[in-house]
Amino acid sequence: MAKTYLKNGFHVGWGEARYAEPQHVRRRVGVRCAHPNLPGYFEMGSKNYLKNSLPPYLTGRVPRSTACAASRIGARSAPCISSNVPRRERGVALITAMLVVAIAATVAAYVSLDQQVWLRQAQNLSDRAQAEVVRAAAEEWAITLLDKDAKNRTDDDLTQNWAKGLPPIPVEGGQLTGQIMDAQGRFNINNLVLRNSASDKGVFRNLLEAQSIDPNLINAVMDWIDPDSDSRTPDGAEDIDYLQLPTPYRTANQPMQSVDELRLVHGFTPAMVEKLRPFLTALPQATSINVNTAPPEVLSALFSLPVSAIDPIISGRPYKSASEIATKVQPLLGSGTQMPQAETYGTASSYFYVNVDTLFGRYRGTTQTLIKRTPGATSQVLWHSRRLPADVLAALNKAVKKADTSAAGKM
Ligand SMILES: [Ca+2]
Repeated sequence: MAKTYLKNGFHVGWGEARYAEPQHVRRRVGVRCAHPNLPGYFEMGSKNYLKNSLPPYLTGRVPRSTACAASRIGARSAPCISSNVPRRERGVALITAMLVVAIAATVAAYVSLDQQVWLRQAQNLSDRAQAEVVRAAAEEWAITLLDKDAKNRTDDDLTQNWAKGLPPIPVEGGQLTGQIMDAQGRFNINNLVLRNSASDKGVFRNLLEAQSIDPNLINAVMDWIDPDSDSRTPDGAEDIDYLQLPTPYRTANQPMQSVDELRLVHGFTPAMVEKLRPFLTALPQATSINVNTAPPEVLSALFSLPVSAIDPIISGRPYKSASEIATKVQPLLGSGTQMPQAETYGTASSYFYVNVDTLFGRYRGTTQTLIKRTPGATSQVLWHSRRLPADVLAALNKAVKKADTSAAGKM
């Protein structure tokens, strides 16, 4: 049995490291670890040990690790210095460490995400730049093709090279598809004011009626284009009408720049514009409809014939002159129906749309360009604008039509 004694609150023993020391001593000395078999062992029962017998590993005579080894060789109740930290403080240290790790992980994840976004943006910019270069090249291709075609003939039809389109062509890092369309295969909405003929008004009224749209809305379109501020009746609209809208705006009082502008005109909805879009165009000068390239719906509106009666006209393509068209169409017209004025239709075109689809990486671009061809001169690009890809546009139109139908059903 080892010798033990208790003095001044100390429970000190040989062979056993059990002891009890007051809190103030623990704080002052900060050491509870020693063993009789180790050099530098001391008894804490002495009143003077704080002054004269500081533990050797505190004075540098015994390594701290050696002192702490006491607990490993039998002094079970003699803890190491590290275990001298209160349990509450150890918990705080653990939570602090976990917080530091969490913050470091969050920062690392944020930095990684930021870099990924930056890389994606850089890649998108690169893809877009490549698409722009290819688009410009496609426009040059279209101009060359149209100019070459104009040198060989004066009429235009869908059997000529420009109408065959550009099949999907792989280019470095992407793909290109191009198509040229005759802008004069549609009714030029600016004719209503630029030429202001009865035939042009008749064609537009026929187009509206064919799409179940009030034909009197022609007055709102003409008011939008004409330079004055006098409203036509019925259904005309000028500044005074548009300025009373929740979001007020003024009429253009000039030719339309694109068919999209029709959405702003009084009485027209997006769904109505989408119905009319395949049959309309907006060109800067009055133009004739090219019978060789117009779809059946436009020919039906042009000659005031049902779509079912258009087949003989289409089968007679290509026509070489307006008189040839008249010879073909006149017998098809009923009694009392006149041929439209001669300037309303023709066989040649000066305006063409060039649609270019590009695919580079994740970037899909669809661009429409309006080209004016002038005989004896190089064709000019009048404007080009970005469009939604055809499949996206079709899905959007479908959604608009569905919303329009459901809104009509609730009324
Ligand atoms: Ca006006």
